[in-house]
Amino acid sequence: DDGSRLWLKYDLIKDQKQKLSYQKYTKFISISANHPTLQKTAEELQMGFAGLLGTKTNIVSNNSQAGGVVLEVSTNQALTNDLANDGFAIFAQKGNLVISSKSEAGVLYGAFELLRRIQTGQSLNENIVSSPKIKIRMLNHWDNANGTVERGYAGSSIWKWNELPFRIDPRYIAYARANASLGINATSINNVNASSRFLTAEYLEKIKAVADVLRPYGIKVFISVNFRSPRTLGGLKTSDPLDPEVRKWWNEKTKEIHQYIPDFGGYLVKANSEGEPGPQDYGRTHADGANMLAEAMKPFSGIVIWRAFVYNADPNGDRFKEAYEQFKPLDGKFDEKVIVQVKNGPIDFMPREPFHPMFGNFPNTKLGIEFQITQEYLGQSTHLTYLAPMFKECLDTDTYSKGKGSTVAKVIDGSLYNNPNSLIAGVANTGSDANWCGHPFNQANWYAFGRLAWDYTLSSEKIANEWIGMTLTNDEKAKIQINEIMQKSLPTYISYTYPLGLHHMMGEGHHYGPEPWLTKAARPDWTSIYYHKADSVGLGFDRTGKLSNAIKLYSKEINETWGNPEKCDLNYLLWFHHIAWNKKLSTGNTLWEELCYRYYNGVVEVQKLQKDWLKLQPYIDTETFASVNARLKTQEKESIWWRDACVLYFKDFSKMPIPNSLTPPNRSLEEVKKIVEIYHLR
Ligand code: BDP
Repeated sequence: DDGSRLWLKYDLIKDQKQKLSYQKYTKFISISANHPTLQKTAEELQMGFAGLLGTKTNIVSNNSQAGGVVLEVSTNQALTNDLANDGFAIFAQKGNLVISSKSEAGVLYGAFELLRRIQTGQSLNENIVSSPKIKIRMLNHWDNANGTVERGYAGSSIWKWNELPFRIDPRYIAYARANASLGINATSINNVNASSRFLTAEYLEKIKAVADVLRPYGIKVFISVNFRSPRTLGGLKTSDPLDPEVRKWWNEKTKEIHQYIPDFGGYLVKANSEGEPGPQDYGRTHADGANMLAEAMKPFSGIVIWRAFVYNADPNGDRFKEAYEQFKPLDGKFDEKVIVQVKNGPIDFMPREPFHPMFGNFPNTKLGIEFQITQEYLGQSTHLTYLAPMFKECLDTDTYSKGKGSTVAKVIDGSLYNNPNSLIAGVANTGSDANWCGHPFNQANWYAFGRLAWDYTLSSEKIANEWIGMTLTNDEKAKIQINEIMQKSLPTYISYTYPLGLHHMMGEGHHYGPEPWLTKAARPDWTSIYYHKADSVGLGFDRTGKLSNAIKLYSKEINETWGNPEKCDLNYLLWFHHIAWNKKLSTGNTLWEELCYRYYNGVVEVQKLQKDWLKLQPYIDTETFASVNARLKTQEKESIWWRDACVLYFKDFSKMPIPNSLTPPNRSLEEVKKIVEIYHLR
């Protein structure tokens, strides 16, 4: 199995009794109207039934018999009143199974729910009602026009720009199906470090071809735009958002896009961030820039997504606060078509970050959240790290902004501050590799992102269980063991990389492996020492007043816990406090001991994962088994690399011995540093 079918394998069900129970509804698939989405829905069910149940099921229109599946867009208020526009209900009626929704897309999502239930062996006896909690559920591709992917670890881009618009790679359809199966309904197709090329007529024609493939699957296309396009593309002297010519240029460009893509989703913008152009180049604000694009979008249904990932290179500042401080004066100044997209944490997709302090503090701005599915800082495509627990940890955290229960999720889903355009985005991990995502388990992170985007109350365990059943095995015992491996994987990764709230100590540029000694970089806030602040006294970034008062951006309740070193969750400790090496922690160990134990224990846990995986061989396809097994060997080697690098480096500051019960590294710090040097050789 090369993994190319993702979780939509549709292999024949072996359990005869189960198969029979599902065959009850396979006489026909009926559609009530001629609509491309309903047609695709029926075809998907047809394919699913053929594969899973071995039946040949015809698609008919408006059938009145019993024994089939009826797909209907319903106007029956009693039925669909409580459903969101793309929610659905599945119920038995007159011997048929009815999938009903207010929208065609909702019917499609219902069909995938049905297929998921069959794939995972669940009964169809109870009624199912489901609505998405968030309206825009989106992937952000960081794919470039030249076919590379920024921070992509699974080959090159899935978009074959040189073949488009004429050749439609079958993968576009597979991609659309995979996303629709999760309820993902939006995708921005190019890198946020955007090339103006995507706005040329030549590229719009190509993007239109992709949009035409995705549309029947309910997916809207967005484009990341370069703010300087009026100059680079339009030949104007400026890209100043308050310049009438510039505004006119965007108005016309936006109209032109709609001639290709009438239901264009909108723009995604990274501006004045990491060297990208933006309104501040002309003394204007983020709101000026975003509102100009919103004005261009006024005649249309599309929106403007403006990223809040901004920070200046101030050696004495605290990057933690930058986005908050730049955007706070603009709260209430953004057009209603604008959503400000905020990364889950204040720094940059670190393996564990406290939630971004903007959440809960911007009552007058529509905020969306951005997670990174591609594992730039999480072992890329070699380390097994299941991310659902990380997504959930952030979404479930209480901001206390409107009292207890004001979770990040409630800020995002729009319920706390009445935001009808709720948005959750994930930076895609897809590429041209046969299995799409590199590491076979990285598929689970795409899956988990989509499922949580639909319903963030689903547990990490349930999502993993579904994915395992659809992707790896339906053996009940094996499923439990694989689920345990997945649940342990993130804490294990954090333990041998960034324990106790350490952050941003990765290899320069490539962001792989440890480089805690990184002292000089193009910007101070791209070094490691900027963040860990190791010295002879202790370790960690004091954000409670001494170096920065970032903790004050959070509520009083959070200040009482994270702000107090005695009460702070140890997982976040060094995010907020500079702790003395010999300070006793709640575990009874000193900081230095605890740090050593965690690094060492991370390696032990990887070795356990390896052993547990070996036991699963009888249940897993040979190719997948071998791929994971080999990657675990790399992971083990590199967990030791991280451990040795960090323990040896920090030991020079703590001047304390490695605890007796641990075997000291069998190499010197200089030797470990050499490994990283190799990465930078030409
Ligand atoms: C950082 C990545 C960089 C992205 C940036 C972003 O290293 O490649 O361009 O995020 O989100 O983490 O814009």
